[in-house]
Amino acid sequence: MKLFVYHTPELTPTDKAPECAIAVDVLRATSTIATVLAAGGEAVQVFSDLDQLIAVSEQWPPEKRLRAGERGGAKVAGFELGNSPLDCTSELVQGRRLFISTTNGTRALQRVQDSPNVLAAALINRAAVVQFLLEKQPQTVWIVGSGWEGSFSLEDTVCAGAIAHSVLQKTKLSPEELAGNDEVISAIALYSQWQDNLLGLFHQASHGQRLLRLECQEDLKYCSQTDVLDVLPIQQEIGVL
Ligand code: 3SL
Repeated sequence: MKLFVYHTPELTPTDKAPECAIAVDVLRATSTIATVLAAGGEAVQVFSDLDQLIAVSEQWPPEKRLRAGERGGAKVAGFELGNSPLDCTSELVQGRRLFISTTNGTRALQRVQDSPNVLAAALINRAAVVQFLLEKQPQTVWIVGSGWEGSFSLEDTVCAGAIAHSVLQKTKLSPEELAGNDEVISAIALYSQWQDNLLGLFHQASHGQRLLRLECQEDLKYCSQTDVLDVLPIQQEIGVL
C-alpha cells in the first residue's frame, strides 16, 4: 500500500485516480457525514451547487429528506441544518437522506468521486477507515484534505497523520515504505506532536478560530475525539455515501 497526502483538492494529480480516495474535512463536513450515517441516516448525498441540491432533493418526500448547507461557516437560509454534527441526532436523521453542500468538504469529495473506492474520514471514525484499508489493501491511497478555499488546514492534515500513524502501527510497514510523498511524513509528525491535545491544535487552526468566533466550541470538542464512531462512509454511487 502506498499512501499519498494532499492538503487540498487542488493539489491532487488530474491525470490519474487512486484505487482508494479518502476525503477529509474534520471541521466539519466529514465529521457531520460520519455522524449522520452512525445515527441511522439512510444516505448522504453531496453537492457543490446549492441550486442543484434543492432541485434533486425536491424529488424526495419531505419526511424522508433533510437539507444541510453551510457557507462561510453559517447555515444556508431555508435549510433544516447547517453543518454542525451535534444537530444530527438519531431522532432527526433516522431513515432520512441528508442532502448537503458545504464550502470545502463537499468539493474534496467531488474531486475524488471517480475513484473506485471513495471514503469520508474524520478523527471520530478514523479506526473504521483504517480497518477498511487493512482489509482491502488498496495499492494506492490518497488522503485529500479539504483545506479552506484552496489553503492548507491543520485539522485535515492531523487527521491524515492519524490515519497513517495507525496504519503504521497495525502493519509491519516502515514510514518510507508507506509514504508515497513527503506530506505523509509531515502529517504523521504533526499527529505525533498533537495526538494528546487535538482540541488544543484546533484552537490554533485558522478554521478552528473561525468556528470559535461563530460560537461552535462544542463542535470543536466533538470533532477532536478519535475513534468514537464505528462507521464507514463509503460512496455507493457518484455523490452518494
Ligand atoms: O468548508 C466546509 O466544507 C465546512 O466543513 C466548513 S464549516 O466547518 O461548516 O464551517
